[in-house]
Amino acid sequence: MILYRTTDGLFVEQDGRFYRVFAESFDALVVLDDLQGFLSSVVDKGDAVPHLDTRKLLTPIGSQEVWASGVTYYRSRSARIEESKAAGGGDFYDRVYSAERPELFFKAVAHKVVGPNGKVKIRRDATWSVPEPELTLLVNPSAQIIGYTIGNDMSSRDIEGLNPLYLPQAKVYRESCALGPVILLEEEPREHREFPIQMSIQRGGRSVFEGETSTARMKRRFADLINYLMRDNLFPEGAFLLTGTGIIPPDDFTLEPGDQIEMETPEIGTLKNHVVCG
Ligand code: DO4
Ligand code: MG
Repeated sequence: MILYRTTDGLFVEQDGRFYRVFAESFDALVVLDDLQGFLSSVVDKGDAVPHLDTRKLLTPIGSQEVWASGVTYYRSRSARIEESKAAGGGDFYDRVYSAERPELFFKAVAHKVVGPNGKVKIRRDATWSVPEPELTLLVNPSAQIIGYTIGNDMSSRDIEGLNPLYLPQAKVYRESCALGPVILLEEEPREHREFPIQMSIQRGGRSVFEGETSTARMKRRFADLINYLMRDNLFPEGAFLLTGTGIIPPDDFTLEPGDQIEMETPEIGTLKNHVVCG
């Protein structure tokens, strides 16, 4: 089942048909003990709507905090070591890649998150910026994965590379995170699933980067990341957790205003965003 948040309300899609979900809010769904049961009852009533206008899609978020994971793929470990050469090479990235405790960081409050077709930002004071396509988990307050979407962890590699203590400035600024286009709902409790992920970047009508990976290449399990996220923390409305990037453009690549980013995972769809500066 797929969950859509639109300007006309919430909808689920099952077998190519769309059903209106009468719930108070996105948050009200996330906190349900039996979300699947509730949505199945919506579908069973059989009142399908004739059409869903996907131009009306909103960011699929309520008031959840958005967190992110780092260095969960070997590709990310190598890129971090490279970008932090000026600061001494950063063996801490190698250490976090192999440590039991993952790198987790706060990424965004909900109102700063961009949705499908929205504008993501590169920082005015950055010279080396990239998008990071990351499979993203939606977890409920009881730490169960209830859905998946695509997240863009926009990052300023020059700022991050100068000093790891600058990581929050490289990662956390307005419109530095995009989510969408929809939520693929999990049907049964599972610790891990494999998703292929692709990213392409268009500039002036031509492709300037294409890459792909799969969550099968991740060093860590979703369940381990969630376990650490939940330690000594509470998420009364649930939370989103980006699971790290395994796609990083070559070191001579930086985003430019006007670029168009597309991130795709077959079951979830394509998250498209335009790049602006500052
Ligand atoms: O350690 C820096 C952050 C890495 C990151 O965001 C990622 O691997 O996706
Ligand atoms: Mg990232």
